[in-house]
Amino acid sequence: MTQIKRIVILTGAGISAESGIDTFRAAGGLWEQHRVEDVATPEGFARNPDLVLGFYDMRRAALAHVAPNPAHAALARLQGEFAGDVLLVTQNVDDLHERGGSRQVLHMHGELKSALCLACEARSPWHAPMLDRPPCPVCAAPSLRPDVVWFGEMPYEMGRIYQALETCDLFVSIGTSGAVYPAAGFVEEARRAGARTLELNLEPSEGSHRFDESRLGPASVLVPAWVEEVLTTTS
Ligand code: BV8
Repeated sequence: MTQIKRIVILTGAGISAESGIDTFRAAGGLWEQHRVEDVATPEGFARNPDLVLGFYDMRRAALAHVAPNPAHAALARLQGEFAGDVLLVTQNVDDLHERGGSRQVLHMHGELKSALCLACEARSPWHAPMLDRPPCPVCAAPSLRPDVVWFGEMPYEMGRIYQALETCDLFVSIGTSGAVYPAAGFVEEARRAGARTLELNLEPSEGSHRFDESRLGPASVLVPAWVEEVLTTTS
């Protein structure tokens, strides 16, 4: 394996599927139960805030009943043992990477366990429901919304992500359908920078053809095996 010093990893809902969290596009997945336009857009929130607050309250509460799986633990092991740099970017809003032992996690689409105040724009750690309009921990206004990035909104930390993609040696995409941008375009940025690109996914994604290598299977099997491979073949 060529000298790998800087790895960028992108994860999606597929890495949390075996922990029991619905993905978005599987049959019966999150988007099948709700129209995206109704629950994951600012317009949907403006139209029916109770529906949206309730949708995210349900997903936030469900976190108490799921646990990280071996794929989350393997990425935490990589971050702890790899001699070079690892940037873990996730599209997921769950907390399973952190509970799996990862210290640095870049949630480009925000987090269920964070609240964004529409009055003062503060982002605060949050674990309770929002349907009952609790006060913002900073300004006390009853104006909290889920701190997640909806369609049409700017993902977080794009500058930092593009900078890492421009200088990485290896880009690994895990458990994502490659259906949503700008995340779905990261593989192209990495290729442009001369990085090797690897996809670990249950089935071919919309962007599989853009990867140098694509391994098919469950993340709980593929990710620990890949981490072991990286740690034993790079100095
Ligand atoms: C933006 C947070 C401007 C909320 C989410 C036309 C063309 C191109 C783009 C657009 C367009 N029209 C509009 C756009 C932009 C739009 C977009 O991409 N739309 C799509 C539908 C075409 N994007 C946006 O609006 C974004 N903002 O563009 O701002 C900008 C542009 C550039 C730079 C700066 C600013 C904001 C998008 C964020 C939306 N928020 N989530 C919430 O969670 O409720 S999206 C949500 O779905 C996820 O976060 C994720 O990003 C996305 C895709 O989900 P996946 O994680 O991939 O899950 P999915 O179910 O789809 O797939 C699961 C995969 O796992 C499958 O492949 C499956 O095979 C695999 N799997 C299943 N089980 C396993 C497994 N793999 C391994 N093991 C298993 N066991």
